[in-house]
Amino acid sequence: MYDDLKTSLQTTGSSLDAFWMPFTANRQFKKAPRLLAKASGMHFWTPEGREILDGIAGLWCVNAGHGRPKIVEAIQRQAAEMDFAPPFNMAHPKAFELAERLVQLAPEGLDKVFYTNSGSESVETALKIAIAYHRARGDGARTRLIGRERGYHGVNFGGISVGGIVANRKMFGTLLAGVDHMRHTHDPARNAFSVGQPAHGAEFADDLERLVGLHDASTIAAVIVEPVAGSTGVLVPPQGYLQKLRSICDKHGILLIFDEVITGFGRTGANFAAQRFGVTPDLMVTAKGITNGSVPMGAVFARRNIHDAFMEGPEHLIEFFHGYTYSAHPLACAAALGTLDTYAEEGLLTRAHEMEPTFAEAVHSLRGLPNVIDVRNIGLVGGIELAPVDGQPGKRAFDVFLDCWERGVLVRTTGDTVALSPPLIVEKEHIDRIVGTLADAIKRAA
Ligand code: PXG
Ligand code: PLP
Repeated sequence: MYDDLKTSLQTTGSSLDAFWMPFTANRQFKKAPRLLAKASGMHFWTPEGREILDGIAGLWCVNAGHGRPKIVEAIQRQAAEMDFAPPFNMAHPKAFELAERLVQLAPEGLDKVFYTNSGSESVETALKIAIAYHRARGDGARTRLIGRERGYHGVNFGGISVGGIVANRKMFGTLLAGVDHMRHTHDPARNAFSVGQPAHGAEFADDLERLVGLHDASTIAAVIVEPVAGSTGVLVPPQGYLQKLRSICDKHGILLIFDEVITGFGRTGANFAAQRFGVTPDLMVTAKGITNGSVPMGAVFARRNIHDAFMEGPEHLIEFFHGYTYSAHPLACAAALGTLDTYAEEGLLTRAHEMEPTFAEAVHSLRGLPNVIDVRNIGLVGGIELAPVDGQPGKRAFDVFLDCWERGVLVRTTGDTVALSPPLIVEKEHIDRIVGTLADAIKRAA
């Protein structure tokens, strides 16, 4: 297979040398590259035409499946009509139209939208809004940010500071000052093989009270969590946990930020996980599914009163010194509008709710296979945790990933957890194929 891929690279005249690949074992990849050249619906194809079933919606983002006509046409039309419009002091109509459409999907009260180009940028934006909001209200001592162990909030300095994934933090110095972390919610002793939300662990939210006791609430601006932690290996919130976090934040005047980069746009069976779990944050961080992965875009949703706190002072002055060259990029706005149309026409934002029992049954059928130590699921997200090979953490799951790839199924691994998050258009036969291939790979990796 490597020879085939080498041939296809040679026909384009390219070498593998110059591209320093993100979050990739570069040397391993370049010895045996895995290339994708085409995509449609539930599938990718390699340059040689080998079909790959997409078990992870690209990278948790292609929620409506690949190559959807409305999205493709919207991007094509927009590129021809107006390639770019400056977002500072100027705007274009689709940016407003999209924001109105987005707030209709969001939990009630999240009425304002700030555009970015990625999840990482959305995280930085939300953290800055939180700190600046308190200062705008005359509560400028509230500067601390609280994250959670095992949290993933992108790769920029704010995000890795509140994040809790050691490998993403340890190489990068002292990070932001004034950040602390709650404990994570993983509790396999009590919750292994839970179907949906685990029964035990609401009390882990009390760890926020411990940090309030240590730092005093008057110094804390915000708490940021993923409603379902994705990148760290799919950790589903224990029943009652998010509600408890919400009430502790309310009690102490701390803003609650949900990072819904993965959970947004239908992944858990509702528009957003906030709605699935019935807990509304003050700020909501999104990206990925907003354009079905087609054009980079992110958006931060804010409560009206947070936005309004900035609307003080002379009217000719900028209220919030923040923004990106490509905030509200016309191609991204067009793609997002085409995406929201596609989601609406096909009822995709609630499809994970309908498919959840089928998906749950399939992933939990892996229980009992060699080295499977936990299975976790919610909506159309699954995590299958494997016992590590002695002294080689991550190796067993990576071998399973490679084996699935050889057999035409794309899965994702993080540590020794295999993550599944298929496009929301997935049918039972696809689920059976993904989970069947995974089961065989797990047996071979034993
Ligand atoms: N927050 C969360 C909760 C995410 O899942 C980001 C922020 C950052 O988004 P950008 O667009 O800057 O990548 C993410 C991204 C994985 C994986 O392996 C997950 C993400 C990205 C890459 C890989 O699970 N999530
Ligand atoms: N660096 C320099 C020198 C810039 O001029 C700019 C934007 O004008 C940036 C970084 C930020 O780029 P972006 O707005 O695309 O995030």
